[in-house]
Amino acid sequence: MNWISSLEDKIKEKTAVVGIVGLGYVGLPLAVSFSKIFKVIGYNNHKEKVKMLQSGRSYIEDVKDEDINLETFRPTDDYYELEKCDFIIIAVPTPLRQDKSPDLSYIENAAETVGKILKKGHFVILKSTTYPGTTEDFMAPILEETSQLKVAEDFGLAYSPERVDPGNKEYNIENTANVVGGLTPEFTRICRMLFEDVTGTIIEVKDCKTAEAVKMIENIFRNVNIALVNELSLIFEKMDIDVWESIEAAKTKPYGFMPFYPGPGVGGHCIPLDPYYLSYRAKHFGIIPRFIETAGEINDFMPIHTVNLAKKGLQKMDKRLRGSRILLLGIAYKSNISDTRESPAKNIIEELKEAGASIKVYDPHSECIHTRYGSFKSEENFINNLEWADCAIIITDHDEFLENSAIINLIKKRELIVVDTRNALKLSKGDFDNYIKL
Ligand code: SAJ
Repeated sequence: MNWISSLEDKIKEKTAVVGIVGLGYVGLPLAVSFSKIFKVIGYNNHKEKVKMLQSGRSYIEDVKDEDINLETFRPTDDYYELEKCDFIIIAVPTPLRQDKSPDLSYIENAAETVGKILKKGHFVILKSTTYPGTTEDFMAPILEETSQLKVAEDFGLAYSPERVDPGNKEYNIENTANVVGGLTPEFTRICRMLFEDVTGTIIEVKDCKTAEAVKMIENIFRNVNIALVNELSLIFEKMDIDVWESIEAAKTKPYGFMPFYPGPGVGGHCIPLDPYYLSYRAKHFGIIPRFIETAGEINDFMPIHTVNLAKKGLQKMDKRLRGSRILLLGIAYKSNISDTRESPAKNIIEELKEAGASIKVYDPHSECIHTRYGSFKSEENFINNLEWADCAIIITDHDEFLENSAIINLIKKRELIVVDTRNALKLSKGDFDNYIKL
């Protein structure tokens, strides 16, 4: 098929035009990296975001304005421009529905959009995290129906899982190994060629579903291990053992161990959601994946457990949640970033609100968080609000809170109850009865 050799030539000559559908925390960094080597057309259906990019401004924390090179990167909200592309990479969200089943509507819409401009000789790559089988059994038929073309005969198809860790200063797309799996071995090879000068080492796998399974393994590995250490924290709390001290000691084992840490719950738009993609698909193959779903239940319990700890701390001071003033320190889902998506802070605020507490939030990185009781805006000032509070709950281990002397002094003077869900203050369990650690 000469359209394949023509794609190979365009990659070698660096004349290939790469389209990226979805310019979020995966798509935009990808567009920036590709635009260092190829011409890139970035399509997003969010007009405001496209306008920002067209004026050289980024809305993704890990992408600086100066990374946006409008000489080689063309942001657009007109999907017809994708027609000029040779490769079209789809990097759209894969959230869950209310019942925790996969919501593939973004992939469906993107495939329909791409199908409208798809031409013989195009090559489509899916980057969104999803269950094995999505690329070949769900997305390819939509591309074929909309374009009246035949996959493999008229256009190429492959899957390559995203590996973006928001806020990670060490690893980025260009130095992280990148897995690729094509519908055919030839498409896997083409995919390798396309990515090899853009990302870290290319790891070829047999086909699309194997590549989809890789990301499922990566994220379920994290989710179940976080759930394990959360469960251990609940057990060791009853045994009056400091789980943080035990993990630090376990870390000294140079082989066969990787540390995970308990927390107030699992946030972000990957780890708490992706496992349900596989557990949903597994049931269609006759398996009930108890372990995966149990891990989710344990992680979902941690926000409630955090509220229980605050209640216990207040009771020691003859106070109740109702009417108490509670300051949440951190609303982002993990340290030193602003993202509050799926943050456990949301559930904790809702539980505290229901218990009748007065709540304020402070986060040096995030402006506000939306809950069923409306939005909670971060206070300007941190120290004054410590004085205001009966109880402070450390939810996110932002650098500002680590071993913070203002908080520690108030604990030592027994003027504040502190629930530390991240071992941010590094005080030993039991040092002060008004300092409660997970
Ligand atoms: N968490 C714990 N204990 C831990 C580790 C994490 O409670 O030991 C919590 C975090 O506080 C956070 C959540 O779990 O709320 C997720 O943490 P994470 O470190 O996995 O961070 P994410 O969600 O940003 O994971 C990202 C993901 N990539 C994208 O978001 C695009 C995921 O695909 C990666 O696997 C992950 O980075 C990674 O590999 O670090």
